[in-house]
Amino acid sequence: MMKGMKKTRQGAVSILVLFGVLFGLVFPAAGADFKKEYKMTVNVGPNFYWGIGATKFAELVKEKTDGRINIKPYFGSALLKGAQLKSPQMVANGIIDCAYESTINAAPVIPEMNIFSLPFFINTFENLDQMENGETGKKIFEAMDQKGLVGLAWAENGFRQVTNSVREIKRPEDMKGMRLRVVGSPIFIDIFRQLGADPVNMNWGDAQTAFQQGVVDGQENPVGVLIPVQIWQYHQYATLWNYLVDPLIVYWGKREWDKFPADIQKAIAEAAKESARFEKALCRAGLDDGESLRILKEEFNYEMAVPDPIAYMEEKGMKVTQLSEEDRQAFEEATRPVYDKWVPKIGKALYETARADMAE
Ligand code: X2X
Repeated sequence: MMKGMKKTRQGAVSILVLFGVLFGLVFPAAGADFKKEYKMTVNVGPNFYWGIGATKFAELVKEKTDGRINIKPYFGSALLKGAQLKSPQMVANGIIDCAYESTINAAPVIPEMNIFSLPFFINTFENLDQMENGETGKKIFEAMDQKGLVGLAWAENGFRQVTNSVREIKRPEDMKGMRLRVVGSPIFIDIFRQLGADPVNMNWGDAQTAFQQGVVDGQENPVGVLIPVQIWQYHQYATLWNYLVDPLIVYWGKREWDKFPADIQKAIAEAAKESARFEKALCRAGLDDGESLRILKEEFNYEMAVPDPIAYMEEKGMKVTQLSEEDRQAFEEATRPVYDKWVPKIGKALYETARADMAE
């Protein structure tokens, strides 16, 4: 009998100890409740302007949280095995903590983000800023919240330009049959089919190999990608048609974000905004009448290695084409049917909101 009681007491003690351990795991003592490393996904490499911005974010977070929050960037979508469209799901379910990511890559999960991919809809940096800082930006962050993501800041990849190794593109006809690598988000296939090209979906990691091997004739990306990847090694022709824009968003998984104390949230949000201002300026440098070069110098003490990306591509032997107003119109008309299919998917209300923001 005594023996049995002893056993029971021992059992109770072990259960208590077990509970204590489990409790400690779930609710660690204050001060020790941060992960050793917060994983951040970034689709491109560290030497792209986008990658430099992501690194800056991690540095600023460390600084502003006195080393309590350590973000490790995983470049080239390494955490996703290159599957660049998977970032929003992985962050929402907490497998990855945060992202410095393209709206294009999140658009399959958050269809509202396709607003930036409507061809020839947003035509200036000013219009883009009006949308991001206006009601459109707010609504997109709300849509992200619904999917378990907290949007922290708007950074940028830039207006996307088309390059190829076959011929100069000035008119929609010039694209006939051209095999172009496009990003996996479906609106891109629709746009290029509409133009008579032969688009093929590929992750960015595979795309670079495809350029090297000449498997595709061309691709589309902003100068902030074209220059680091040295696109002139593969493509001689670039058309600067600014046909759509690719913003980046710095975002965090909501479940984990909500558990952070307010001072940590504030520090991370500030770091996101500051890094985004820097990163946007990198991507716009030489494309906005000196404004971004000034921001980089005065606010960040940063001297741009390539202050004039267009002249630089020409120096590297590329034929860089800017469209006449008439040619631009031809592209605009040719891609217009894409709106019939995509505005309903994006939401007519958001489309109108974006137009109103741009008219401010
Ligand atoms: O895949 C691309 O083209 C890139 C690098 O621009 C994006 O991640 C959207």
